[in-house]
Amino acid sequence: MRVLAKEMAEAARTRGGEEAEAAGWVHRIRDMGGIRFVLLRDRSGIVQLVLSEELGSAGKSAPALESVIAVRGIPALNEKAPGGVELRVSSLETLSAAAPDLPYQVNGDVSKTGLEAMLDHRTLSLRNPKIRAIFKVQSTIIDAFQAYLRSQDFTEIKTSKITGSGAEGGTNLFEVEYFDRRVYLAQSPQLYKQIMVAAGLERVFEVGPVYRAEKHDTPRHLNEYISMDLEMGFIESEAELIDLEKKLLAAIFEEVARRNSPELELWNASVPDPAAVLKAPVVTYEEALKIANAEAQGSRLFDINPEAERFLCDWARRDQGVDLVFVNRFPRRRRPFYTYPLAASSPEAGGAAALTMSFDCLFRGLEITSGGRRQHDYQALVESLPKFGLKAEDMAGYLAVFKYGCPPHGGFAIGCERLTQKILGLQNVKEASLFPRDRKRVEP
Ligand code: AMO
Repeated sequence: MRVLAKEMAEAARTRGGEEAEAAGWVHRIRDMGGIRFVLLRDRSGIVQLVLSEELGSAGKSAPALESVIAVRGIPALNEKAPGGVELRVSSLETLSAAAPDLPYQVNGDVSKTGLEAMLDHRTLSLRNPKIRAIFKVQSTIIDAFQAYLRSQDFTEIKTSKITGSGAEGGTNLFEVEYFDRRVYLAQSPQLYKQIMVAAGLERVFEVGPVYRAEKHDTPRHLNEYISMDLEMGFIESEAELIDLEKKLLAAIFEEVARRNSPELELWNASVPDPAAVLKAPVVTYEEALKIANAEAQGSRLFDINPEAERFLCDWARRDQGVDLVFVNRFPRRRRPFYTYPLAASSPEAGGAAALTMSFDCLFRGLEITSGGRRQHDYQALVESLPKFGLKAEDMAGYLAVFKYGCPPHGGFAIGCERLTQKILGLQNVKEASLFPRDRKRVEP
């Protein structure tokens, strides 16, 4: 029976000298005269193999680094071996030999290889435990997102990524030839999640790819990313969404801390304290600008741009003791057409015109979420479209959702790669994508 690397010590303790099988990749080889030590890597970790003198000297038993091998031997405790155990090998089979011309050393610190080389040889970079750790953390993030929302009576949906029109106001769309017409790759499941609220599910979420034809090449942009979306009916303002996101993020952080401590350790990273997340500050857009400018020791920031996001997070960390800050009540001009306006007469608006019931969440210097309440009134929507340069006839599909009764509702979306990036302290969001797409890269 195959024993995983992480189970080998237990096998040595309990199986009383019985043979065990192991299989995986040749991570490292150390020659000590007749004896050869091989570190074998499998999905669970690394275990030391000791190749006997006879095996060590036989040419066929010296597989190249990264070859896939299967071995049999006796597990034995040894304090000096990594993990305190080794497998004393009596037979070895090469299942698939690796060519000797590895483009870089998989067993080194691959993150220092450079992003392009890492992405060019993705199969190899992903073999490195530190790189693979990124995607183990990401898997927990997605799982915890889904589990928390299910616990709150949300239903998971999967919607089409091919659309007849843009969901975010018509810019940054990838066009696709679709039989004899032109369609687009979905920029977000915005329309569909709203449809599902109107269709009576009330609370829905989706985790799926979305596409943005943004030309810039920055450490925070991907042209395809995983959007973790939710939408819920019967809310009054963005405050309920912020409250939900705090609980959701606290649940995600808790789960990452619980399941991924080895992965966090590899990156020397930690998640915020879930209790502090629940108390994260919420500041209005106007207040946020003042805070950012005070941090910048000037008044040069006129927008919550990437620099302001970093200043706001510095402030939240220093003054509020948490790596997270919510900014709400964005001006209308900064939000998509579907955002619900805050009535100028309302006490929250404080007399200011053209604000919205919307918010962003900033985490460790980066926007990870946008959301808000939506305009659900058919007439109000139709009237607002021209202000955003949109025509009612182009938006017929969207408008139809609101024609036959739609509850007040809202939602938000978290960028999965950005959240992963910031949890682990990665320099570039592309590192948090298995197969990132940018202006130049569409392979592998
Ligand atoms: P928005 O366009 O702000 O909002 O996107 C939501 C979140 O998605 C992430 N994100 C990106 N991640 C990587 N590369 C990109 N190019 C990129 N663009 C966005 C960010 C961002 O906060 N429909 C609304 C959400 C809603 O209101 O429900 C939307 O898509 O983390």
